[in-house]
Amino acid sequence: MSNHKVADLKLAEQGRLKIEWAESRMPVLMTLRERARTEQPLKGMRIAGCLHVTKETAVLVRTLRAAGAEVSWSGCNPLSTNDEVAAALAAEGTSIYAWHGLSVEEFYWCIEKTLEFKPTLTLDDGADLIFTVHSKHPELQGGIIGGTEETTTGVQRLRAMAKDGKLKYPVYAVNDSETKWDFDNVYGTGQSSIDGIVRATSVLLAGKTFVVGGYGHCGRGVASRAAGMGANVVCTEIKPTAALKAVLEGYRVMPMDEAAKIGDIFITATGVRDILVGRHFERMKDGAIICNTGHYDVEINIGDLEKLAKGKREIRPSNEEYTMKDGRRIYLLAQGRLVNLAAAEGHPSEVMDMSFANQFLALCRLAKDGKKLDKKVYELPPEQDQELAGIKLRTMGMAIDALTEEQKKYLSSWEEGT
Ligand code: 9W4
Repeated sequence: MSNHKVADLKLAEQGRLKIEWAESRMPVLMTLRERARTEQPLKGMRIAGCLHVTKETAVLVRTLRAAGAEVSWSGCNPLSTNDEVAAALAAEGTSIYAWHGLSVEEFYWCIEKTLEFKPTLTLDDGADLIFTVHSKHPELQGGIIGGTEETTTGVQRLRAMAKDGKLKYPVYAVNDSETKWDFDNVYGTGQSSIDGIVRATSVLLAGKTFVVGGYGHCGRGVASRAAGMGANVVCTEIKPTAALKAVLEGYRVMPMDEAAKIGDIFITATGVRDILVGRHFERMKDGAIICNTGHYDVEINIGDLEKLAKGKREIRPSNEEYTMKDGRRIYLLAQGRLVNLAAAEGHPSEVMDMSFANQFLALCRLAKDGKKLDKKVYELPPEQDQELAGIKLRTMGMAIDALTEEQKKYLSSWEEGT
């Protein structure tokens, strides 16, 4: 039996079903797992991981173990742990310390527990595990070959550490791989945000005026999926090139002050605070729905909303009805937090398949050659993206063309053509 602390081991069977469902949607990781079963690229490795305990993460954990690694796991956010999945992992012998709703103290206790087996590799989402090793466990640093980091914020912090010469081992920025960010943000956030809105409201999207704040990667994904459901999409932007892309995609662009008057559904996806504030709430139509899929819970100024409202009630799960002093009602989803995570299940498994395949290959790289690397943040080679996208396409039954020798020569020579 593993070392573990989870909410309830009796939930293991339900957790197994969730994991098996995810496995059936994650063909790239499953292909890599089958390969790794014979090649054992992680044999002898001890991997400490601090990553959301979800059905998709469990597929990664099973793959790491099938590749020969010993694993010890904690969750990287107190609210993202799925207790059924955690129980299933514990029951099948993975050391795991994670339960939904743990306190800040318990969070760090869990990380400490995962370090007890003296890891040789670390896997992070948000860099909490690496920070713990750096600040509290200098004795472990010599034994650690390297680490990986899943998110933008984690990578930013680690780059700052490396710049100051404080990073004690090499780290792969998995976040920066094209097969991670370009697919997570557009297709993952796109679909799961719509999913969150529909679960929290069950509204018809067709015919609605759907306002997207910010036309970056996430905004693009959400806008395209909303349009696909028959909504009339309006985008707001501050950057001319981004706004122009939205216009050429066929959407209307206008300032939020204008959009506020006509929108039925508003979603913020900018990464900046105060996208929807008091003067917008004052102009909104009765029944307007507002939500956020951008940065934490700062894009919608809830303080302003509270000030303007004379009352509120939870009308459905993840859906609060605010009644304004003039009687208009505004519906805030998921308390202004990320609607795709709090009201739905985050990125679909097919999207996490690509991110986590990058994690797996990054750890294999470190196990093989990590000792030759410097103590800095590395990007994964672009060939890895091509390899992963190639596997994904094959598993989807798609084939592509290849350049002929003549074409390669044509492309590489400056003499040919005019
Ligand atoms: N989940 C999360 C965070 C906060 C949160 C209702 C309000 C991120 C990436 C992946 O952060 C994550 N707050 C909640 S629920 C909730 C969930 N509430 C509850 O009241 C506060 C998170 C990566 N990922 C996917 O996207 C899909 N599979 C994955 O592993 C997971 C979770």
